[in-house]
Amino acid sequence: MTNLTVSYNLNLTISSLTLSFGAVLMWALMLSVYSVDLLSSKTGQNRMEHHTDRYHGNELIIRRGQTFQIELDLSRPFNSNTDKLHLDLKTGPLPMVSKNTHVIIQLVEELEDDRWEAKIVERNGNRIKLSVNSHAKAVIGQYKLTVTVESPKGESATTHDPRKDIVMLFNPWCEDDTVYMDDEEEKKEYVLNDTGRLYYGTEKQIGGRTWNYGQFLEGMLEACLYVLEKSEVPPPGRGDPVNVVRVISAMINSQDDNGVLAGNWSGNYVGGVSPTAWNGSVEILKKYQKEGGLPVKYGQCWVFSGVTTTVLRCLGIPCRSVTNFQSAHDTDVSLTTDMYFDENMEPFDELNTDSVWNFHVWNDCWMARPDLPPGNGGWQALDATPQETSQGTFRCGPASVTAIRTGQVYLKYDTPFIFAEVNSDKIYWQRNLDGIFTQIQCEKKAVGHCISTKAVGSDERDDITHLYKHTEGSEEERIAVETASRYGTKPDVYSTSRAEDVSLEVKLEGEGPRMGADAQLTIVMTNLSSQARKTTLHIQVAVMYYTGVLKGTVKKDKMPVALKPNEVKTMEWVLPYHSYQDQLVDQAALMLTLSGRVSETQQVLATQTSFRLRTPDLRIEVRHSLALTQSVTGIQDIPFPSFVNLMVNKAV
Ligand SMILES: *[C@@H]1O[C@H](CO)[C@@H](O)[C@H](O)[C@H]1NC(C)=O
Ligand SMILES: *[C@@H]1O[C@H](CO)[C@@H](O)[C@H](O)[C@H]1NC(C)=O
Ligand SMILES: *[C@@H]1O[C@H](CO)[C@@H](O)[C@H](O)[C@H]1NC(C)=O
Ligand SMILES: CC(=O)N[C@H]1CO[C@H](CO)[C@@H](O)[C@@H]1O
Repeated sequence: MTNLTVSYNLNLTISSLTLSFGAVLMWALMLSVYSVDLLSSKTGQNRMEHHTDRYHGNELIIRRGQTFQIELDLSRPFNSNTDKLHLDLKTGPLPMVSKNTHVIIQLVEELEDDRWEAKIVERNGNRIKLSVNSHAKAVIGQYKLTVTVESPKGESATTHDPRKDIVMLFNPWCEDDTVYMDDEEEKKEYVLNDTGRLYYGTEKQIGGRTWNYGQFLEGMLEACLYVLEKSEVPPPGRGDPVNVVRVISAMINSQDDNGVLAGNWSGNYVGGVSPTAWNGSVEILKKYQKEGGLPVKYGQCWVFSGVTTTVLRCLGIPCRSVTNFQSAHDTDVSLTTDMYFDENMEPFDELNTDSVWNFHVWNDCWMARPDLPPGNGGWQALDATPQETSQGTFRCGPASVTAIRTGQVYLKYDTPFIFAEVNSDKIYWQRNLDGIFTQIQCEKKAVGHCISTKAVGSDERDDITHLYKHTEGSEEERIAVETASRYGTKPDVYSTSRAEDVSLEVKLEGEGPRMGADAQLTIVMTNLSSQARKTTLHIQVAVMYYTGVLKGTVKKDKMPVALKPNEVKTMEWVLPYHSYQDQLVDQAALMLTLSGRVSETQQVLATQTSFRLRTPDLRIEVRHSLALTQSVTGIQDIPFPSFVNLMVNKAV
């Protein structure tokens, strides 16, 4: 495809003296591209605006969903009335328009968001400057650019310089990108900071060490793209961050796929580097690429995590390394950490496969989860240390941290495993004389302490345990544990509930709450019994981006409720305007979470409702109830989460 034009140009420039007068005339009318300037210098407008100025080298490194500029040097001035121009961008070995790996960019008068389009923004003799817009869901990676021009005679000319690759990255600065993160300081930390702290040790003696992520150093972008290319994910899948991080979690360990790091916990590290000797990701990733994809020896959890942070920050996905102390390893998806003893209280070694590690390091990465119910966007746990296989491969996550906190372990990916790491109960079982095990003790606070990460903008340790679990021992935390265990392999562990006779529902009055006013919600509780029932409802309201990412909690409340026999109780609950007005973001919705436990029966009540605030110029459409209610072995249906969405669509 390249040679086609090059031959034109060479003929014309080198041997133009020998051309006939007629040929010269033809040439004057014809339009061709002499050169393409990607304006890719480190300190130029493109790389400054795209926050890619710190990457080494002088390639055009840009982020998707944002415009960039290029300049074309043509054989004569461009005539918008009669000449045509388009760009082709191709990525991967088999670029296809239908797979978004070949994009054709047409010239338009005005650029629109969320489209691949180009516009002429400057003309200067034979030079034109284009402003090019990319799609916020574009496939990331390396693209080759081709420019095609066409004049009235129909001649078409293309130039292509293979040295001029364009690298497209995820864009946390772009609201339409699912990795969008609004806080500037957080983006500086989780995307742009190239050093950090990793925590280790025990919860009583937490140690920290500096880790060199080095994502901007020479050769690192190439090394990180190499990891992506070695993975099984074909280029069309490289537009979806959920997919990309899942694949990266598999690629960082060497199991199955000759990934980056070989794990070794033996204490004998002959023939490799001891996991404690590494101080950063740079040497590891470069060595992996240099040796053509041979796993680097050796890693343990903090090394797997550090390298994962490097790769994701480099590709533009906000990411941090996270350490959990007293980290459980649940081998049988029971969502409990089980310790077995025989009749004499001697440990049953062959059954005791679950373990509690002093510490374990994994990652949080930030993105919306359009594949999950609203409210589950934001931090997603991802674990690259090879522990258990997921769908046949050693990988783990991304699991919504919100889903982990609330025990919604049925939401993908691998949420049960990470839930167990931070919040499983340690259950002690003893074998009776008849061979059957009975539960003799349940330690509820043994697992998941001091979950730590480097603070934003300082070298302090930030304790983020509250993101992963409600306060230890609180009713909300117990509800999460019991909700989760119903989806595990031992659902009867907590079958404490004696009856399931109270139901809980949220109703929105009329067309729903209006922007700028107090939001009034109606909570309806119904008994189904002929006895009195008492409970305390925990009420929490959070602001949520339209992407399903929770921005923050705006109100927490508790409401005692007493139900008379056979009563249907309708309660009004008001969210005052002042409590949420400062928190509202563009197209925001609110997420209401209710939970509680009935005192008499121990029945768990839980429901979530998300709603938008009406504004006058919007049309409202009521979409109903995505019921995720599931029934598990002999226990009641869990009404959690059931959603009533009030979706507001812009009238077109
Ligand atoms: C760990 O490294 C030692 C020394 O090279 C080697 O003998 C052992 O097999 C390794 N273990 C694993 C699990 O690779
Ligand atoms: C990390 O280790 C390398 C050698 O392995 C060394 O050159 C470098 O100075 C170390 N960096 C830090 C920050 O300790
Ligand atoms: C990274 O974070 C540390 C601690 O907050 C800070 O000192 C350093 O300047 C940051 N580096 C960059 C490049 O932002
Ligand atoms: C008002 C009322 O009686 N509500 C319910 C209470 O429980 C009974 C028995 O289950 C139901 O039939 C009622 O509808």
